[in-house]
Amino acid sequence: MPVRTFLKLFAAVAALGVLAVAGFAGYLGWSYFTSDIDTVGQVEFDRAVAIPPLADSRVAPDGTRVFDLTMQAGETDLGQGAPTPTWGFEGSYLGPTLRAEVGEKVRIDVHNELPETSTVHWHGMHLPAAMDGGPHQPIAPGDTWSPHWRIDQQPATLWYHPHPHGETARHVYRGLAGLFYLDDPDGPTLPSTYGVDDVPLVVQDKQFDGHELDESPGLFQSGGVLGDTVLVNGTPGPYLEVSTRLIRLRVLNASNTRTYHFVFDDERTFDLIASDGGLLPAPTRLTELTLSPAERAEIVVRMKPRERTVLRSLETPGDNNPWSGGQDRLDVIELRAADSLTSSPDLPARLAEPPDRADDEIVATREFRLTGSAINGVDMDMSRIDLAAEVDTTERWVVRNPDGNPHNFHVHDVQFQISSYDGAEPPPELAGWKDTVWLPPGTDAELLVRFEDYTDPNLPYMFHCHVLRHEDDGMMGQFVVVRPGQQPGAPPTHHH
Ligand SMILES: [Cu+2]
Repeated sequence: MPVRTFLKLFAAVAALGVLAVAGFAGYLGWSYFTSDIDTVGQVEFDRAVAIPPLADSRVAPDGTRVFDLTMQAGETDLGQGAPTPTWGFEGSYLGPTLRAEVGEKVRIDVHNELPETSTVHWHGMHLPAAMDGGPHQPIAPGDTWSPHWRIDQQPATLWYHPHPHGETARHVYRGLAGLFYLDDPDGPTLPSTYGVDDVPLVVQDKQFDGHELDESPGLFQSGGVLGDTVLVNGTPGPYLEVSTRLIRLRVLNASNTRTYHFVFDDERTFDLIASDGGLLPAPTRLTELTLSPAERAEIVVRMKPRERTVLRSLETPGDNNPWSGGQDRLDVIELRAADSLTSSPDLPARLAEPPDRADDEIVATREFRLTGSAINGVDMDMSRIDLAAEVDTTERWVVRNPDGNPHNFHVHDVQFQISSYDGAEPPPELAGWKDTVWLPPGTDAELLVRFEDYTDPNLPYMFHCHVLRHEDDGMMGQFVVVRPGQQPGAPPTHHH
């Protein structure tokens, strides 16, 4: 090749390289400054919010309450002009609300009519590892899985969703999620008429590609897809007709990655009465509340006749990463009070005993560093047990997020007490029983975790980030609960 031709070629290649770098930098900057979503004041609120049906159940001769739950594919009107292909339980999207009383034995016959293997995990439930529904309890297409256990924990708002390793984000995003209420007939008097003054709000954000769900996150959205459409109980642009002076809203963040920072548009106060694992010691008056994926909050809102107020999500304190949605502003649902409202009893001053782990003997302190898609530098391995805890002991788990990305941390089987949050006493909203804790960049939390009742040296429970793409990418580990002196064994191997 003549030298001049070579030089021309070299210059052309170099110019292309410079252009590519400049183009990428430009895209990066464009993406950084245009990734914020703002729908405040732009949502029509033209559909009455759907209320998930209460699941039918029957009581077997031995007293066990039995539910049927079929996982199926279908199509759902999500407001996109044409039906959206979705997945659901007992229907095309989300699932019925399961209810059982504390102390009851339950069994759920889970039928998988999906075209692929999945699982169903009972989030927040204290149960044997074999019933947990994590990645070690796969249900093949056409199969039925029938976990059973006795409800033995505080009354609470729990939920259920798939947990197949590496596929959880996709299965949940398509619509597989439902609520599981644990009731206490002897509990304090609270608004409790389902769908009237005790209303579930399952909040999810979706991104659409035409009328189909867009399952592919943007280049820098390491946590997964962030959507500009908020669904409540599967309803886009929802409003809720309120007929009582007090309304109890059981809010579940069933989003894959988005954390909400809830406020009302008129900055009204509300009372937080319960967090993940049950009632708080006392109602806590708030004007704002952060809820990361999988967290639940029960709030009571006071309404006057003919009033309207919009629940919205504003910028999340502590998270200014534009690709995690922390700067987004979203209208969620409008509450519309009727012309006359039925009176409601006042909230009790005391609701439940506070968590009591602080005086426990601590037998082990363990650290969990959440970075990239790993915990303590290692990715999830189905065949590795990361730690063994002894039954009837309490441990201190120190969870750290030194990352630039927000994470959270969920522990199966237990409800923990947060003893320290960001180096201080936990605020009132984190002072009750919790199974998931939000960790914006640079935040630490100390959890007091007690292991009770069920042991199995081979079958692990999970601990993981509930940003589902992080979980799928490996930010998860496995623990077993063993008898005193018992050594951890080996998890089962699965053949797909
Ligand atoms: Cu994470």
